Amino acid sequence: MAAGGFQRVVCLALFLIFVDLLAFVSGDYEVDQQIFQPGIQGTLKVAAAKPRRYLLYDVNPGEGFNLRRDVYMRMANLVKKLQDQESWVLVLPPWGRLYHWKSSMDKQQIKIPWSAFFDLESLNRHIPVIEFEDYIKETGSAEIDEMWYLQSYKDGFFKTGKWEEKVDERDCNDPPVFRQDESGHYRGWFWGYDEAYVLKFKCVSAQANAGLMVKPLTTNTTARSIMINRAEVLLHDAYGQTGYWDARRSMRFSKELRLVGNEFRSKYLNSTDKDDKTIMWEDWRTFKPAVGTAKGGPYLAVHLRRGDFARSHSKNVPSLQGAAKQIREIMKEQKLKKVYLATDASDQEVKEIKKMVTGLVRYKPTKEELIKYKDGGIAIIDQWICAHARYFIGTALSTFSFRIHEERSILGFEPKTTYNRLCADNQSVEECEQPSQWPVVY
Ligand SMILES: Nc1nc2c(ncn2[C@@H]2O[C@H](COP(=O)(O)OP(=O)(O)OP(=O)(O)O)[C@@H](O)[C@H]2O)c(=O)[nH]1
Ligand SMILES: *[C@@H]1O[C@H](CO)[C@@H](O)[C@H](O)[C@H]1NC(C)=O
Ligand SMILES: *[C@@H]1O[C@H](CO)[C@@H](O)[C@H](O)[C@H]1NC(C)=O
Ligand SMILES: *[C@@H]1O[C@H](CO)[C@@H](O)[C@H](O)[C@H]1NC(C)=O
Repeated sequence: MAAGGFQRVVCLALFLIFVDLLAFVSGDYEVDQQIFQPGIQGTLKVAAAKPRRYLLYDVNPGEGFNLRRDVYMRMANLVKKLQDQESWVLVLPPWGRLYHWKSSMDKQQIKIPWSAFFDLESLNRHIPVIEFEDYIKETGSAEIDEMWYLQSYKDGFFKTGKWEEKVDERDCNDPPVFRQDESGHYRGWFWGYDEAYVLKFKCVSAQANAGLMVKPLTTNTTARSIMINRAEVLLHDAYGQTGYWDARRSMRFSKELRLVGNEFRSKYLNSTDKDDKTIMWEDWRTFKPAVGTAKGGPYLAVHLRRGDFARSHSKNVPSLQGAAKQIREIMKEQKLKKVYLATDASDQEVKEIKKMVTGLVRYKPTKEELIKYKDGGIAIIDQWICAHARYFIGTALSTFSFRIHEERSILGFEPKTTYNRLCADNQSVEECEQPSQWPVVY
């Protein structure tokens, strides 16, 4: 969505400015760690008997699946920092009601637990996480003590052009979408759980990396559960650095979805982990393949983003003909006879591409599979298969493609087989800027 794109540009701009600032001050990223390391580290650890505190969060409703995965990482690393001082657990916001998830099978698609898509054991190896259902069981109700609704500063970066990290309670910029009922409880969208509410609501202006929330969360309130809403306002503490990759590596897909992808690979693409050198062991903490060890299955994988995105990013997305032409060229260049297509294109569009490209396959779920895995699961199966190809080419600026880049880097693929994008029709080489490479940092 447009909102997603804007958010990303803003994030990127702020991030780059901040990195510049840091680089200016220090010449490296270490300073980041020092500035935001909580000062009273360790002193509170003695209070082991204190019950653990719950951090909940949610994201702007307009954001898509793959930006949400990125926001998870920021929140996870906030909890990681909180852990240095107190015992906290991250409550995973149930999936649902996403703009793109509208397969006719199951219009609702709400209250989907994270375990439907991700491996919770893996997430838990990074920080403690629980599902919202477990939160309700553990605390006895769907009551949340406080909601901090993030917003920008009225006199912030966009007005002043000056970037400084800050977070403060402020009057709400806009009339709050969470409203008090007759018993004083704040109600609104809680992932489809009508019984959920918060006791105390406030707006918080933030122009900060997620780590800056440690201080207010540990010193401004003793509330047991705090929900940060519009969590995407907070930026990564250190994009592309160790913490980023730890969180990312812990986001393993569910075993079931990986299995579906693997079965498809072996059945239609002659691709197995053994032949392709993509064997990945279960504990991500010890899985550190050297760059270039992964070979990948004998196919080209393409992520071709269409729909709303093709319209809003028309300057960077090719026509179907343009995409087909590039696909044929890469197949020839890479000597690959098969191509796996991941796309949100309509059936009609896929038909057209199939006419122009021989050897094209895609995973097309049956009705039962669609109901079982849902749009999110199908997206993951597509990503998983793309992640195992010998060569990948994605769509510029799509977070769906970004997550595939990361998955492939984690598997140990050579960057040049991964960080590629389709060019728009008639786009010059200079204009068709290739995605930036982010090597895994352990
Ligand atoms: N199965 C499948 N779904 C896709 C594919 N491409 C896009 N989608 C769907 O469309 C959504 C795209 O939204 P995002 O995940 O946010 O990725 P994005 O390309 O950055 O899109 P915006 O958020 O609109 O900028 C995905 O979550 C899927 O639901 C694809 O190749 N396969
Ligand atoms: C924390 O408390 C201080 C002091 O009362 C206040 O200035 C600040 O805005 C508060 N921050 C948050 C995020 O509530
Ligand atoms: C499948 O891959 C194996 C191992 O690379 C290879 O020996 C075999 O010939 C391939 N089969 C087909 C049908 O391409
Ligand atoms: C690309 O260039 C060709 C030939 O110059 C032209 O016919 C075509 O309309 C152009 N396509 C786009 C999308 O601009």
